[in-house]
Amino acid sequence: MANVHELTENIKRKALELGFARVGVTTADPIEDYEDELCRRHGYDLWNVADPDSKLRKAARPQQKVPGAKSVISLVRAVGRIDYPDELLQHLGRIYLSRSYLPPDETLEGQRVLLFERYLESVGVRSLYDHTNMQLVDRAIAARAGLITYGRNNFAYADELGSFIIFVTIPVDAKLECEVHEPRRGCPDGCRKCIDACPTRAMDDDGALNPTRCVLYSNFSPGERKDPAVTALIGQRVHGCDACQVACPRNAHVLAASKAPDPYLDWLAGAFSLEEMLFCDDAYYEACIRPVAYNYIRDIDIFRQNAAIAMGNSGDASYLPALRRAAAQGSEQVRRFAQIAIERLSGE
Ligand code: B12
Ligand code: SF4
Ligand code: SF4
Repeated sequence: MANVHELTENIKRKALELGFARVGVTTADPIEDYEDELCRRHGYDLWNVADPDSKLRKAARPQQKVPGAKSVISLVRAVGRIDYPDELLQHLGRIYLSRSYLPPDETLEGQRVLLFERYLESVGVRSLYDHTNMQLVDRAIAARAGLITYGRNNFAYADELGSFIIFVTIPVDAKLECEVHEPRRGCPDGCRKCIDACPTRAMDDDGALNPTRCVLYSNFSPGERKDPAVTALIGQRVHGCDACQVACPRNAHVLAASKAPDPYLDWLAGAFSLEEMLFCDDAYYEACIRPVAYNYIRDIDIFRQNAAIAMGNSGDASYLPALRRAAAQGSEQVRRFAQIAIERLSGE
């Protein structure tokens, strides 16, 4: 039987063998200061954070949220070296195009997580990971495990991988060899390029994010909750935004490095268009939308609304015939956003 040190080292080696770029192990103790910070920031009341038992607050208390958790394994997938086609990047964020965020079990990335859990089981460690829901606060756990520093833009940076990293955070029932590091920020003095690059001005002067102004929040909100002051600023983004990462000097080397092609994304670049999304049916959703945008939006109508908003923001009058058709035949919310887009494009 391996001792705790050997067991931990074997688990870390297996994670690297399975394609995770970084792996760390930390305690299941509560994350200090996180809940205070959450309550101090604007816009987080939508997660009901005044309630100590609310989802986000409990996510900072691993032992309480996940009964039986004794250690937490932080796994990092690196997604910055994929050759994302520009046609897709203007509409979708890299994290979603990489298909790595909370990956469903039946996907390749989901299988990677399952293989890791199978290994844990084979060495007598039980994974308590929730495959479908937000469970623990990924970045704070990774910071405590010593894997990342923060950026002013709230992102977690893993030295040469930059911020183009995604976490899988696995609480386990065994006491492994844990590391505990102090969180810190790694930005050069005086830099605020991320804050200035944000299209919706979602961050204050120190970078604290107001989530209700972040593009992704607008994207996944149903029509009646979309804030017109934000939708007018999101450009042609229909699912996610990378502006505050792309502007960051800490990512310049990742963006400049050579990339590996992703054949599915190359195919998708030819098949994806705002017009197809505006009239999206089940077949198009399954082939072109769900594979890269499975996380947040379950209602296809929200994608149709997002397509109408993006067309309206484009300044491209060639979208007008499609928008007129949607304004005549879409659902109430699609008609509403198509009408707004028509007014913007025709200068009415
Ligand atoms: C809720 C949520 C959202 C919300 C709110 C985002 C937010 N920043 O809070 C919305 C829907 C808006 C959102 C948007 C996005 N998200 Co999101 N989201 C989450 C989720 C579920 C929780 C985040 C959270 O805890 N927020 C609460 C705030 C208070 O925590 P925080 O942002 O980490 O802030 C901490 C830092 O600012 C830190 N900090 C900063 N500087 C310093 C300095 C010091 C000294 C210290 C001590 C601390 C510190 O202190 C804060 C509190 O601990 C996580 C997944 C998870 N399970 O953790 C993903 C996650 C944060 N999202 C992720 C991504 C990629 C995105 C988007 C880029 C998606 C997109 N392309 O559009 C945007 C980016 C927004 C942004 N600038 O952060 C990734 C980030 C990966 C990374 N490298 O950091 C995560 C980790 C998912 C994952 N598994 O990888 N998201
Ligand atoms: S992800 Fe986009 S909208 Fe959100 S804070 Fe960053 S730049 Fe702003
Ligand atoms: S743009 Fe500047 S301030 Fe913002 S995260 Fe990058 S280095 Fe930090």
